[in-house]
Amino acid sequence: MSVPGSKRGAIIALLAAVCGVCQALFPRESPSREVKDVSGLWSFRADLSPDRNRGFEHEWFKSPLAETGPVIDMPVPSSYNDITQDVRIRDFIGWVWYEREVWVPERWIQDQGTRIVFRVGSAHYYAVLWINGVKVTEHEGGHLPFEADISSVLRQSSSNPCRITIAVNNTLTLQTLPPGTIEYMTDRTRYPAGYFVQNTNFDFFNYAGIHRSVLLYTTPQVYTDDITVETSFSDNVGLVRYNVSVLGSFKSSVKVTLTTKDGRCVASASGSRGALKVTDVNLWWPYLMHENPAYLYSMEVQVSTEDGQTDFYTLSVGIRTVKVTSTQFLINNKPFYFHGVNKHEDSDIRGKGFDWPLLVKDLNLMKWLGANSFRTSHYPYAEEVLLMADRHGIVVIDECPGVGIKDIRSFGNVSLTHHLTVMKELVRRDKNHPSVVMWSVANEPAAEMQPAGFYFKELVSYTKSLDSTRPVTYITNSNYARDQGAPYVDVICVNSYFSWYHDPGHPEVISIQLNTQFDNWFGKYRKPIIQSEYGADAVSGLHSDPPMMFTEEYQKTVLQNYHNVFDQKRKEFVIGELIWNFADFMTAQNIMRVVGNKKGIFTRQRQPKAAAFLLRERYWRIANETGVLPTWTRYPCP
Ligand code: GCB
Repeated sequence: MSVPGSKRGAIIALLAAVCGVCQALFPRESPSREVKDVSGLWSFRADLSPDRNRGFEHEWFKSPLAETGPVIDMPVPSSYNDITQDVRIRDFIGWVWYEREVWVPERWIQDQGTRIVFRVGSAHYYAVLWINGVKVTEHEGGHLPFEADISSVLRQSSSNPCRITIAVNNTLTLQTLPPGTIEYMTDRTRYPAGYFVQNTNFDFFNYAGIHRSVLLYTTPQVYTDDITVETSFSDNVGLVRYNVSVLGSFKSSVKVTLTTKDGRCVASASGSRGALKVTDVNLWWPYLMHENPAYLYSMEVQVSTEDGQTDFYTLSVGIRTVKVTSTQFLINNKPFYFHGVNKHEDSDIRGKGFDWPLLVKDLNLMKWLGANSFRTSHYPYAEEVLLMADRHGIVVIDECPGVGIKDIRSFGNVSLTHHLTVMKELVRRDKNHPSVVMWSVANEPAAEMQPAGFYFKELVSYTKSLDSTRPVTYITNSNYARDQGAPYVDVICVNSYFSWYHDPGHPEVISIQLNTQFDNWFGKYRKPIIQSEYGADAVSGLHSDPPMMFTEEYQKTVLQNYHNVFDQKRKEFVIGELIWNFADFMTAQNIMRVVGNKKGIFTRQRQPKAAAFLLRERYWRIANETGVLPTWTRYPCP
């Protein structure tokens, strides 16, 4: 059975050859680098042809998009789904085409010593990129950046402004992450010819399009391609081990300097690998754990060649350690208790499109709540989010898009290979963020299925081989006795919805069921446990006393019952609680959802429900018990 846009099958087969395009370093300006943001208004067309393949057959990338059919304006970054009044665009499956003309500074093109790179923050799910009609790269995966060196294409074609075309396909198959299936409805008494639907096993809308910024940036021909830092400390001396990967020359020298916030150089070294010692170190501490949280040093990497080329790149470095014992999660050797939220990249109109006002508002709400952590459920978030978390000391569990792996055919070799590739891209992008303290390789896979044992053993050990400094987990909701993956993880993360999906309307059973859950998991695995999801839907403004499901009172009651148990178990081996969910979010239409999932403690417009105030009291109380707070943050805060 073909996939909408049959070309897609062939494109995925090519992937192994082109996946070197995933990028590592967040693009930054420096004395040797320039950045030009080409987000904004793009031309757009969805390929509505029956097999979604007309664009490839008619080579829409070869001429301006407006010459091959009608186009509409489409903002980038944004999901395209909620931008128009056209239901066909909202629910579209298959290829859509974006195009924009961009002036590339003439001196970039003239100067042969300049490398010009095109970077897409993310495009969901599969993307192909052409510059002036020449294909330059393609990328699988909807939540991580990709880039291509476009210097030679630009220098060979004389056309400036240059025409950028990006085709994006949101089709999910058994081998994509997340997986899905396309179902063709062939009963002609019920469906029109060619009718198909996209089925998924996850609970959020499959928003699509170019979701993050699109940039052009430059480097010299000899440049820093990647930096890896690993930090530790002993007494008051911090240690930053670094490894700089340089491309473009075998003969280059590397100089590294570390400076404090006020610009004082505290350590320097030469060579592409080395260690920097910092006396009187300021450690990176989480928000609410220390009076001076989130301390970041600046590490300047300078790469020079004999013929006079120099590349500068500055990385923010937080010096901290992470360790897990059988009952504790330690940051800088002190017990850390996660009191935080699960999120989604989701908002009105933009869908999953990155938006600065939304990011800053969400950060402010998390701080107001007294949250010290969040999980990037159920996919990697924009890197801007992690940079913000680094700067504010919010701890992150970084999750890959392994959500909805429920079909046994998604545990095969093709799926595993792709899952490993995604982990590689994710670790490459996020390894230097001090806020990231744990990798989550999946959410609620069918871990009871027999192949899950091998699958997770491979996945977890591969992730550890990429990064030995952080624990690895996946999020489970299956029975402790039948979970095939739990033996391999460092921390058990359990989701449960007592008195919601089980025993609906009966919060009085939560205490006994939650105690049993914790004792079973800890009894079997002797590993610390995070309640990685719990909650209840509440339609904002709906009330009842005594509480009934879907009211704000019921949501509060469920939370209170969970909290009573957490307060007992956090004295033993429970190391965290993450509410499901920070805010209401959109889902596919189905009989379980009323215009989306309403388990948010904030509405989708970020207004608090009653549960937000309950959680705020709780988080600040826990912070006051466990942290060392500066006076201005003591609850109730100003
Ligand atoms: C879960 C899933 C999450 C859902 C949530 C719910 O276990 O991990 O994606 O949205 O439950 O509300 O059902």
